Amino acid sequence: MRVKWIASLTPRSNHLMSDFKLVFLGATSVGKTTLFQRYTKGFVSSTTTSVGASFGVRKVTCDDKTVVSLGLWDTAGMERFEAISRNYYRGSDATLVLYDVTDPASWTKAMQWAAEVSESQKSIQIALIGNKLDALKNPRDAYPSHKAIEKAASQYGAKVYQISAKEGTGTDELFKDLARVLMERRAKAVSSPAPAAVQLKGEAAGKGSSQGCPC
Ligand SMILES: Nc1nc2c(ncn2[C@@H]2O[C@H](COP(=O)(O)OP(=O)(O)O)[C@@H](O)[C@H]2O)c(=O)[nH]1
Ligand SMILES: [Mg+2]
Repeated sequence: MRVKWIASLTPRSNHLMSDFKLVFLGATSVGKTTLFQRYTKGFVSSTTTSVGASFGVRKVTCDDKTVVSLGLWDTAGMERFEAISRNYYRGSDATLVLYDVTDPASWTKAMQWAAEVSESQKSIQIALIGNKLDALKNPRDAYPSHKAIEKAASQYGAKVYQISAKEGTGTDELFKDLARVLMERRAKAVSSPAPAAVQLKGEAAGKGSSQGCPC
């Protein structure tokens, strides 16, 4: 079904239509749009909004019974304006940070995005996705080394995947696994909510505020 979106559609509003919001990040030409199109085409609605991003929803069955709907956002070539990507990933559940396994510079860019996302919002799950596996003669030639990937994964609490968006290798598994991870995170957050803010009272509160506030 094709849906016409209103001009004011924002990334945040897709929470109304999907369980999770996933945003593609990464250098230009790493394959974000190819992956987005492969995964959403022919499934549910996808469209390009007035703000230049493409949005698509696809349902995925994780753990063989739970149907989860993933709302995917591709910055549609606007990633060179990093402020736009920044605006999109805010409030997302996961960022899909792509790099090209044949292009070291794209890994450097991926690391910059991972650092920025994890600093700005700890609650966002990062998925580090090495794309263009098909372009290698031997998968072992993929850049960077396993050690570097593991280091980044542990540093940013990231899930790591290697795929070929062009051939579809590993793409279904990637979204299925990510949906499962997001479901688990949500279940955990519900069962152990963050502690309530501590209320400062009396003198201590007054002292703190007069020291901390320049006005
Ligand atoms: N060999 C190969 N090429 C790919 C793959 N994914 C994308 N490409 C190519 O890489 C170029 C950039 O892809 P695109 O999806 O536009 O990248 P984006 O700028 O990150 O959205 C295009 O020529 C794609 O055909 C892949 O998995 N393998
Ligand atoms: Mg693109």
